[in-house]
Amino acid sequence: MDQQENRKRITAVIPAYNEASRIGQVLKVIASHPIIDEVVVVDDGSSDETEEVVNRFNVRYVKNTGNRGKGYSMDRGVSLAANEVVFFCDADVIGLSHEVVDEIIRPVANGEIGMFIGMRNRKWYRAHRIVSFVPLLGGERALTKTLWKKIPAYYKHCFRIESALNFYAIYYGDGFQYKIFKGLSQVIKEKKYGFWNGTRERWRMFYHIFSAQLKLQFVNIPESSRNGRLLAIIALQSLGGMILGGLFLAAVYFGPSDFVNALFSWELSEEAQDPLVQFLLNFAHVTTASTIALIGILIFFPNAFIFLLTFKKLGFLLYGLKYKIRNNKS
Ligand SMILES: Nc1nc2c(ncn2[C@@H]2O[C@H](COP(=O)(O)OP(=O)(O)O)[C@@H](O)[C@H]2O)c(=O)[nH]1
Ligand SMILES: [Mg+2]
Repeated sequence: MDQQENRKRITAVIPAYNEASRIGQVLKVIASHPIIDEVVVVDDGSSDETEEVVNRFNVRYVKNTGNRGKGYSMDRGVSLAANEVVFFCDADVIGLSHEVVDEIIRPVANGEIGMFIGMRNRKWYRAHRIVSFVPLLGGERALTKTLWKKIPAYYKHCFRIESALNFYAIYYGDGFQYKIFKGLSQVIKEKKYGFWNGTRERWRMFYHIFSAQLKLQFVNIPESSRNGRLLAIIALQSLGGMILGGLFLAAVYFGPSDFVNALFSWELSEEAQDPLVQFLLNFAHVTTASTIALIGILIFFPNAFIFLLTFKKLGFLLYGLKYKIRNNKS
């Protein structure tokens, strides 16, 4: 059936570092999948029996000279891949099935999108529905070589790679789709490497992810998006200005001293000598209502004007990337 479909051919790339006890489960699914045309396992200098386990399957096996990191291993896999679509799969994933693999690969193989990520089931990913900057980092993803080639070599190193893939898909590609698969999980580092080594590995990974994100956001961001972000920050600041100006105007409306008393009733009951409250009360006492009104107007209206010019960019901060990142439920 697959042969009749007009889809691109697929190479699965599996980076593996000391995964002898886990990679067999993964290869059982991947090597037998009808949609996958080639499997490349890149052994990242394992010292366990990973090679022996891999050789039980009909897949291509290469080994790095030493432990070079996940990003390097993935890049080596892509350079060996014969096909345009690459499916990356970690060697420690649990719960993989032909159906899950199918769902991840199809949209890319059919040319609908440049990258599809199969997310493991973690609760906090759901926050991504609200704010688009929750990073979606996961091992199982299908993408085109065209997207891969856009990534600078700097990011094809250890755990920098997934942040960079998402970023380049959004800003230099046609975005990506993702889906959270309830049954998908993995063996955590602390269990694989022991508590202390695992924890050290985890922090090393966080460091790679965080530093890559910083560099991407400040160095690789396209000029137009950088300007959009600046305008969004200006919009936020002017909103703050409007609220401040509004407080001055409200103070005139309600009577300055009453307003300060009402606004800080809690502080006044707790600590009557709070210096800020005392200052405001003195200020309300000695300043005429018309002066306070003038201050309010001078703060409120220029900020309102700036806000009207820039507020559309606020959506950019929260929702702006949504159209590039689509949650493929169903
Ligand atoms: N931790 C680690 N994983 C590597 C390395 N090289 C390749 N890998 C493989 O990369 C995949 C993801 O690694 P893992 O530590 O599980 O990271 P996580 O799943 O993103 O938390 C696994 O298949 C590893 O075997 C390496 O140097 N360190
Ligand atoms: Mg893992």
